[in-house]
Amino acid sequence: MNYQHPKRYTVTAALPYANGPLHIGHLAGAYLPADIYVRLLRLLEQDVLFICGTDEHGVAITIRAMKEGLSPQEIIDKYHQLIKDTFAAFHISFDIFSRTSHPLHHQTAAEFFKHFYDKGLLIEKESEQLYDPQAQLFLPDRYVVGTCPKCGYDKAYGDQCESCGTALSPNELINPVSVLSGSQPILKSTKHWFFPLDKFQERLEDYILKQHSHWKPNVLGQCKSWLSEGLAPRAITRDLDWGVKVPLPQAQGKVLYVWFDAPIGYITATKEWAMYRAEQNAEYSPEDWVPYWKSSDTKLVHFIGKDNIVFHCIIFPAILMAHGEYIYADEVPANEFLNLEGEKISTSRNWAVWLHEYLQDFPGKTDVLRYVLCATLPETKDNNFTWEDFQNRNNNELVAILGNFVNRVLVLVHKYYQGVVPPLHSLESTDLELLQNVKTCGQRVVENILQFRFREALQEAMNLARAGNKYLAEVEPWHLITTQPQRVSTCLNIALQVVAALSIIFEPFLPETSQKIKQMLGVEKVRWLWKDLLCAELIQEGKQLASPVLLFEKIESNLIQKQIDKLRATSSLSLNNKEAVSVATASAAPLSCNPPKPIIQYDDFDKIDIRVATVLQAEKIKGADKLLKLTLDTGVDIRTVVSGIALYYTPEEIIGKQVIVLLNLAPRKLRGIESQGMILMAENSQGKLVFVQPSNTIENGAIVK
Ligand code: B3M
Ligand code: ZN
Repeated sequence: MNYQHPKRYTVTAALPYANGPLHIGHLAGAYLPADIYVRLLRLLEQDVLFICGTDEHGVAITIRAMKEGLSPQEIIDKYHQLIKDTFAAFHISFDIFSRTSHPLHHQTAAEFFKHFYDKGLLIEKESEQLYDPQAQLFLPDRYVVGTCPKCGYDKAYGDQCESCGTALSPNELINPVSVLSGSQPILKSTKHWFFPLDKFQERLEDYILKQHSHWKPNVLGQCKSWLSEGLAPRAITRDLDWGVKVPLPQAQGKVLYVWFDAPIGYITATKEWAMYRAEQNAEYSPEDWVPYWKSSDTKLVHFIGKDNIVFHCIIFPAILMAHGEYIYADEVPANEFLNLEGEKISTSRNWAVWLHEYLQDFPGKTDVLRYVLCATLPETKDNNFTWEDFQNRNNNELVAILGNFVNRVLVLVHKYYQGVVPPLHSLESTDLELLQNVKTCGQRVVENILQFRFREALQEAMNLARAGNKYLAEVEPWHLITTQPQRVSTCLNIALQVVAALSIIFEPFLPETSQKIKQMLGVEKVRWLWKDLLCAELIQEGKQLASPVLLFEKIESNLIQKQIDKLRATSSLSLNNKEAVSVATASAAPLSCNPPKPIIQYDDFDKIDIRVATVLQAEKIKGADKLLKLTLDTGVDIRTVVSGIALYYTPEEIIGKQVIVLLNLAPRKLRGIESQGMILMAENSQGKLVFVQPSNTIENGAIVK
């Protein structure tokens, strides 16, 4: 199949928030398929740019900063580096990995805004925004939680309901509650600038429903539901001090809405790439970014997860349409979600396989995870990762099929020919069939990857390794070496050509394995391209091969069990773990069997830091009927404490209550939630826990002495 390529490709992968580490869901959602796609395009000698970076603004950052007691800048610096290093370790081969806190991005995003403002495109509107009278702050999206008007989910955020995916604005929430103070926010007037999304309804309908009706059903579905509801103007500024400042003198204290600036981050990163390349080599220009975003002969592809569809298919294209000089996405192959052991991956519950932990637990096995995730990509529906499947696919597919074939061929060539490639003699039908198989496999892999069917593409690649094993089983060179030496020589030469072909075909999926195969063939410095699959002789007769090494090793069940235990332990409180319960709450035995503890010195008492705090938020923890997750304003910070009081108090009845908290108790993970301190409770003779609290209201942070 001769595929008509565009002049160039711009491929973007969603900018991960720099507010936490990466997990397998990130790789499966966008980054692994994007990397496979780009690696193949490079092997097809296409002009392709692979763009990414961290998304460093918005409340996703500021809330994390609050939780960790760090500044937003410290948070983004910490996680930008961790994320960048993790992607590199998994060989996600970006041409640039930038960050939206880069000054060039602030300038670029502000220019977009100013361009619209000067054109008179934006709607200036005083609007009623949710304001927290206690924290004295306007409440942007993620600072408000409430009930989703669409599906009734009671923990919907102000910008999006994570349950049904509906993009919301805070005012739409039912019973909104401030994450900051737990109080009922009030509506207060503030001025914002709105992008007239409604003005692009027709153009977007044409762009999506007519020009891109081939997009994946999961993508079209979300777009159609937005378009059928009718697009409305959308606020693109926020009352926040962290983000891209609104470039208007009358907009002090306001920043651009993160979903306005973040997609522009792709453009900024491309500018940065061109600037850096021009600095390195005078033959290039800082303006080289322009065709990647402004030429109609560029194919723009956005790799994202399904929760970003609306922002990439409707809002960002409308922004680009409004600007007038840019191209719009040709493909948005959004993946669905990857679940873990049958449950939704949850960073807050620590129900995740963290990539940086995987690197420690499975050193040298990044390709194994790439393989397993690619084989189970949630391309059209949510899919499920299990550690058992991980083990089975490693042992029964990578080891037993791909690794086994390559190893047998290399071992036999070393055994019979001291590692020198034997000559070809007369070819038989099985030989020709296998060589033809290489070509058809190459074509099918290309067809599938270019249509974003990565699972199928991987299957096709593995089928070639299966065919190689079948060929050896049919010819049985080990039985012929004395009687038909020329047949063996031909067979192993052919088999070596297949091994070489596998190193090309697997490069997009398993880059490390591909390189290992090339090292064994002694061609590690050769840059093979996809077209080389058509070569009759990739590996020349007479070439000296390197010693064979095993590409993969079996993963034993104890390692798998360790992962499952770790997952369950860190994401669930082992309630019989006495220490854990003691951290959750000061539970004391009934008085009768509770003799006073040994005398201590004042200095011992002085080590503990007990404060007055206010309960801002309280919620049950799924699967833990004794625990409540509390958000406390301790006067020192806003922090989370897990408390074993759910049997005695409902969340509603304690929000706003002043409590006594042991502040400097070492944090502990309880059901995957980091509990930073302990609420002091007293247990009455019936075993009920009652609050110890100040007799009068007093400011948070007041020291109990
Ligand atoms: N930062 C990823 C997320 O929603 C978001 C993507 C931005 S791409 C411009 O988690
Ligand atoms: Zn909803």
